[in-house]
Amino acid sequence: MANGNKSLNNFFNTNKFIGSFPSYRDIKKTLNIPDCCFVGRSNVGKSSIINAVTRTKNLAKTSKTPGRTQSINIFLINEVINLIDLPGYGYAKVSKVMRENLGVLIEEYIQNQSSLIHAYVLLDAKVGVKNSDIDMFDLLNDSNRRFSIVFTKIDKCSKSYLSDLEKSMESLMKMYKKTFHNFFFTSSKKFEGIIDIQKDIYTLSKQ
Ligand SMILES: Nc1nc2c(ncn2[C@@H]2O[C@H](COP(=O)(O)OP(=O)(O)OP(=O)(O)O)[C@@H](O)[C@H]2O)c(=O)[nH]1
Ligand SMILES: [Mg+2]
Repeated sequence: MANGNKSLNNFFNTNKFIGSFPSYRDIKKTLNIPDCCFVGRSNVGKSSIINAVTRTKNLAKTSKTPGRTQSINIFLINEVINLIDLPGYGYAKVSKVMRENLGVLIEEYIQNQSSLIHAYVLLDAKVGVKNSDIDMFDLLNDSNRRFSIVFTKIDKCSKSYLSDLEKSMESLMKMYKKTFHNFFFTSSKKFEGIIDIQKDIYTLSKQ
């Protein structure tokens, strides 16, 4: 339902932008609050889902042009949990140096941020899984990070397509039994499945 749950919306609507960090060493001081991060290929909808979850229009900057988010952006929710908007990976049109720098930034964050309690890996439902996403699952698994898969932009797909997609991803996720948690199906545009992400993050914040 587009309006969602009032208490959850209030919880997430109490938020503040902590900062935008172009290098990992700058963010170490925020370690006393647990983090959950949104990671995925460029343009998959990471910044949009943060806006949908927090019921704000422009908390996280979104763009039609891939490669919009180029630093680690931190949003504190209700003083208890941080939402982390990471740059996208796998975008061919940014320079090789920039791509490598962003890759290092994402990797350093995932490997070293001890307060990171959950990663949401976003996959554009229509595009499906790419090699760079499998590299991300491997990085999370090797770093012992629990993660979920969030299919985005489901407003563009049919129900039967999504059901086949889930079946094929279920079989791939057997390789990640140690760290894989759940699937989510979302549309930030239509507010579908956003309440499920809100509930999941709320539960994480209570751990
Ligand atoms: N149809 C549809 N479009 C969406 C949805 N979510 C995001 N978009 C569009 O996808 C584009 C990219 O969205 P962003 O949220 O900026 O993506 P991002 O993953 O943060 O991108 P980078 O920061 O460049 O890595 C924008 O044009 C959004 O409007 C959705 O649920 N449905
Ligand atoms: Mg972004």
